[in-house]
Amino acid sequence: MLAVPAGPQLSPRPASVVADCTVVVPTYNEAENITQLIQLLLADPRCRVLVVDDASPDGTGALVAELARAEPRVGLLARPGKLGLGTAYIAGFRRALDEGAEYIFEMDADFSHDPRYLPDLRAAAEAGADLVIGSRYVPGGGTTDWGLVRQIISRGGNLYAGLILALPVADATGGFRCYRRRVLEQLDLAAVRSNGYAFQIEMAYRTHRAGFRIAEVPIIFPDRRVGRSKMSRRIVFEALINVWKLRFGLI
Ligand SMILES: Nc1nc2c(ncn2[C@@H]2O[C@H](COP(=O)(O)OP(=O)(O)O)[C@@H](O)[C@H]2O)c(=O)[nH]1
Ligand SMILES: [Mg+2]
Repeated sequence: MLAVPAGPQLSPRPASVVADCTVVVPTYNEAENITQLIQLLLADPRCRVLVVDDASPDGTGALVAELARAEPRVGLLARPGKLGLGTAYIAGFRRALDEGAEYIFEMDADFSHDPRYLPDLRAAAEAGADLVIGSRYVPGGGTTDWGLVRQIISRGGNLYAGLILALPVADATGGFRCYRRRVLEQLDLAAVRSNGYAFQIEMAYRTHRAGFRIAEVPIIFPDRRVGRSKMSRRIVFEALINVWKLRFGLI
């Protein structure tokens, strides 16, 4: 019989939790939201947070830098100016891949994307989806507090993109997502051209065309709690045009 070693070896080891998920959060003037959001995300020991800040004049970057000094699961990618959402995500995805993340999430900082849905997105990815979209336009999903114009732009944009691209996704402009690592490794991220809402459409289209499985889980999307939207006509126009460019293989 083997002798049982005495001493500390016998005490149970704390289960070490691997942080296998990185949540990429692009920010521009989100100082009123970002600290609370990061705290909520860190409650899951499997999560790291990577904020991609475009030199927000309201000091969002400095707040995150301070949190990052105290907590190794918080990262800051500070860019020199407002370079747009699409390039912010791409930079964040590359960093998350470098850090070894298996599940790479993206979400807005303004609480339109509620962190309570993260486990639902993750569960769908664990069940086999390569890309999971938090969706306003599947049963159980929806928006609250939106004016008619914004509802029409969002609904109409999704119908437009879905029809032209034959994309089997109800909410292709949604930016609350979970990518499996293999998707972002395989797609040519340097080829992605869109920078606003069209970025989400382009990524969904490229993911679908590469043969990956896309799933949608319902989310309720309220309007931002505080701060201002950065939506602009230019962003909507880019989406209208880029859908056709994607359709004809021009981008
Ligand atoms: N890094 C970076 N983040 C941005 C930029 N534009 C918007 N964001 C962030 O992207 C998210 C979505 O933007 P938001 O203004 O809420 O768009 P809306 O929900 O369509 O009104 C928020 O977290 C913003 O702070 C940008 O140019 N660069
Ligand atoms: Mg928003």
